[in-house]
Amino acid sequence: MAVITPTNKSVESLEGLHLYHGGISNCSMRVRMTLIEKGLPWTSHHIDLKKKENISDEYFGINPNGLVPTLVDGGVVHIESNDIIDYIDESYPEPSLRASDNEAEMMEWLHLAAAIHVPACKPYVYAYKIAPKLKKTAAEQQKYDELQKNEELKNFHSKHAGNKEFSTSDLDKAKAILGACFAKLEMTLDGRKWIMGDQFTLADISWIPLYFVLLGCGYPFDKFPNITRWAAAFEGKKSYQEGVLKWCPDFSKV
Ligand SMILES: N[C@@H](CCC(=O)N[C@@H](CS)C(=O)NCC(=O)O)C(=O)O
Repeated sequence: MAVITPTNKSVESLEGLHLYHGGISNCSMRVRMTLIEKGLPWTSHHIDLKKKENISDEYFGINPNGLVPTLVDGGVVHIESNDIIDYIDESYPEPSLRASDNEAEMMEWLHLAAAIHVPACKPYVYAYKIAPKLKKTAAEQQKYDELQKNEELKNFHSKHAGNKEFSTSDLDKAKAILGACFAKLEMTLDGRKWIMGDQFTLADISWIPLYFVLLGCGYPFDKFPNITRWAAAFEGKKSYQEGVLKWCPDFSKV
């Protein structure tokens, strides 16, 4: 559970569920989907990443990495999307999004999604789609350097700062990681409707946004028939329609 003490004390007096999130952010999509699956009311605080609304003293005081999403529940601040969806499912148990017979395997999928975010998803999405849209002005870069204390994120953002582009070796590494993960997902989905079998769980919620944004970046999912079938199954879900598409109708047009 990733609970933090905010330096922006204003959020500690918030009542109910408040989500700081980005429309185009795959990590935010996970949390929106989970809240919708649970039928929970929540207050939206939209952070426009293209307008660099995350790069502010106010927001870094809520999320020390300057990342979305952040969930504030009754004044308690939760960061890290995969931890947040696990927290929501534990705290608001109905309907359960937990694999009843194999929670350990379900949690492995959440941990895997978290682990590949910076080495694989972020470089792929930035290089093939979003880096030009998220380019910082000199003033924004200066503010970012001043606020950001996380070395991994500083290093990641330095790779596309100014006119720099991701190196071939960074991208090859990202592609190798994604290739291995989606081959595993393809195998897992063989003969299963959802990742954990008949039950729609947090594992699906963790991976649906990755599929959605990577598809929008041109990732070749057509070679994965089980993943394609799984995608057709979640397209009709209310949580996908309202948690993903309502905020980002088409990632290829971001
Ligand atoms: N591990 C974090 C990653 C969050 C993250 O990287 N969020 C992205 C959007 S998906 C973001 O805020 N990007 C802005 C930035 O990198 O400055 C989580 O799962 O919540």
